[in-house]
Amino acid sequence: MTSTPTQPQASLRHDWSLDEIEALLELPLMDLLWQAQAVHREANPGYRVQLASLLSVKTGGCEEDCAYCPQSMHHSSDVTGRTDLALQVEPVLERARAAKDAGADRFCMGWAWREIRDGAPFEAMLAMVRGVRELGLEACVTAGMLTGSQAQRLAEAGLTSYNHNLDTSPEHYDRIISTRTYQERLETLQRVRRAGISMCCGGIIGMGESLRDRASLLQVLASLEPHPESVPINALVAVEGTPLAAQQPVDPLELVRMVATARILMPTSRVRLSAGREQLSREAQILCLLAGADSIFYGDTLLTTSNPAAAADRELLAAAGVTPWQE
Ligand code: SAM
Ligand code: DTB
Ligand code: SF4
Repeated sequence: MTSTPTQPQASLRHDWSLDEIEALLELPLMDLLWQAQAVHREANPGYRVQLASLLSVKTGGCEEDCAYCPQSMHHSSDVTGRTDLALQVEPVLERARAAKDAGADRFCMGWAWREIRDGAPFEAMLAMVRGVRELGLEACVTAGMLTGSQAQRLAEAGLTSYNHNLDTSPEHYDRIISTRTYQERLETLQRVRRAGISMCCGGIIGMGESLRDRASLLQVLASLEPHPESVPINALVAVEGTPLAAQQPVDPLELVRMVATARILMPTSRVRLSAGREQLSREAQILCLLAGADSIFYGDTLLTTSNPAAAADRELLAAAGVTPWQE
């Protein structure tokens, strides 16, 4: 299994100030791209891009009230009629096999839960993780908060990575979620780390936050020691029925700036160009790859919303002259 080439951890900084980060985000675009590219090229000289496929195993009905999320039971967004695969190991592994055959290197599974509960669905989750690993794929789970012993069991099942996003700055957070604190998110992340599972943690732009908020989110991420191995950068997908449905789409160059700054702050982390790619032109996506994104979600659905078709993404990577990790 391939991984991002490493740089000596000692050279990585965890003490970036808010002003320094905001100044990076505000650099003239050409200067920002130049700096980000210098860092990216050293860490990933081949500009290789990891293809990660997503599957929503348990969709909708979530107790949390995340304002962006179509799966919250507090919103009128309609995610009914989706299959609930929470107890069905084989159909999930079937999807993982198909993702591998299509060229994915990582398989990410989502549960719309506030937290993982013990019992049959958790046993099925462990079996899914074991099965995905047996296929030779990296396995990532995102399922809300977890306990130390659940993290331990996921590690024993071979889980590569656990996704739990901070989503936004500590300052903006209360405007987005009221049912779970920032501190609780950080504690979940610590449990993941302690169990020896790699950390996937990032956020979303386009939720009405200021530039300072973006800098503040990046500061929290970069202050984690070690840096999260994986940092998804999402652009809000404004879904009908969610409180953020009327948000204006972010300027694609804002996403380029966020990716570039994440790359500079966290040189060896995998920076994932995540939700929101459907709103981006081919050229904007290529700018994100140039700025330091080294992974995309691959396959025509994210969790509940759509994503570019796999064939279009293969063309995108070919046009950019970059190679998926697996090849
Ligand atoms: N319930 C789990 C949790 O919150 O950790 C896992 C699933 S949750 C859908 C995973 C992540 O997807 C969220 O943290 C958020 O960053 C991202 N996400 C959800 N809805 C989104 C949207 N409409 N636009 C962009 N990103 C979104
Ligand atoms: C992440 O940061 N983005 C992905 C993955 N981690 C799980 C999910 C995006 C979801 C977008 C909205 C949806 O499809 O429901
Ligand atoms: Fe959506 Fe996850 Fe928030 Fe639940 S916890 S509403 S699934 S983002």
